[in-house]
Amino acid sequence: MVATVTESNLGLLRSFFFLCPMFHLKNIRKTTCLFLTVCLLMSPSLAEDQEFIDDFLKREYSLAKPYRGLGLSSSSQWDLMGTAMVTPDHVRLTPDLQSRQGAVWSRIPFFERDWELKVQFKIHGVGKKNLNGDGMAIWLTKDRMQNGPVFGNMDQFVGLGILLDTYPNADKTHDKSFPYVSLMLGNGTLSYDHDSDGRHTELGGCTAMVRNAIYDTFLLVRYSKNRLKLMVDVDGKQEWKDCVDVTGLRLPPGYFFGASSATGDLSDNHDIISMKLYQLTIERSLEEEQEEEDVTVPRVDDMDQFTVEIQEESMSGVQFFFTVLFSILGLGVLAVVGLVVYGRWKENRRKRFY
Ligand SMILES: *[C@@H]1O[C@H](CO)[C@@H](O)[C@H](O)[C@H]1NC(C)=O
Ligand SMILES: [Ca+2]
Repeated sequence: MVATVTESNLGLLRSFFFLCPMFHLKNIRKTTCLFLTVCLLMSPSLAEDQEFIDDFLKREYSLAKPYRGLGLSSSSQWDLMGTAMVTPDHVRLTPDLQSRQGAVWSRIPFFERDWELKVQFKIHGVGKKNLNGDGMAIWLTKDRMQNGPVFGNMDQFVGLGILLDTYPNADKTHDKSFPYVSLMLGNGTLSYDHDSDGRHTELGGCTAMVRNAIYDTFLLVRYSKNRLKLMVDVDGKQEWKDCVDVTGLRLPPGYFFGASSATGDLSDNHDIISMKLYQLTIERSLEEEQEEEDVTVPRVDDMDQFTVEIQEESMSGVQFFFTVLFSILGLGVLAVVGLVVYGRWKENRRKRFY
């Protein structure tokens, strides 16, 4: 692990030294290079795989302090919606009040192939555990600025949704505990079902203590070569914990980033502190280049990997076979018992007549 981190840091360093001659003023060049070098050495490397040689913050897709003119000026790259409002410290999507909906949406369609999105957020409120709600979501979708029932966005959305569900609607004895972070890929026909907390449409998820946390809470989405990894950092350990890992996930270009939230009977403050988008420079072999396929509807190549949980509703072939078999056997036993009893009864009756 240590070795990989050093390796990738070296990679970053090398590329920055390569860039340095591009600065023209000698002194500025030196200080800048020194500064960048120090920054790089001090920053914990997120790139655990060696193939991530470089990453660059793309400001036009990022939302960070100070949120100057956000949602107001025509030069802003983001729009606000509903109850969302900007303060010096965060963009509050909803306050801790009932029946609110708010969102913030990027204005610029997104075309990067390999990227990483790091979100700092805060969910907090006065309600007791499980008496708060409903949660928030991070989006990369075809449509933007839509109202709807899915954490402040439309249902049957097209694209990626990362759902931070803080209220268990389904049976409380269910195996997963809350808050629950999950990934859903909408294709325009799939519906999110709150009653089951979306368990039939999720591509993966994990429990994460994202509410009233005493630490800063982050999530990280990394997408490259059609592989999507979702990680969380919510317990102040400054390390990413794996949450979802999906391969063969294809996403059409030109979608919009957004974050939204909704409260109902129960509420919370849902705040976005920053959304930082990094472009990843990934090398592809010619073979991999050819494997890339343009899709118009988001999809996962191998959906079978997610069809584990649907069993409880429909019987599998084997279950059906045994159910029928035991039914027939059961009926047979009943018939035999019936015949024996009937035989005895008849015999008794005959005896009485003599
Ligand atoms: C969306 O996905 C579901 C489930 O995989 C599938 O049944 C449906 O046909 C898909 N719709 C589109 C438009 O691809
Ligand atoms: Ca829920």
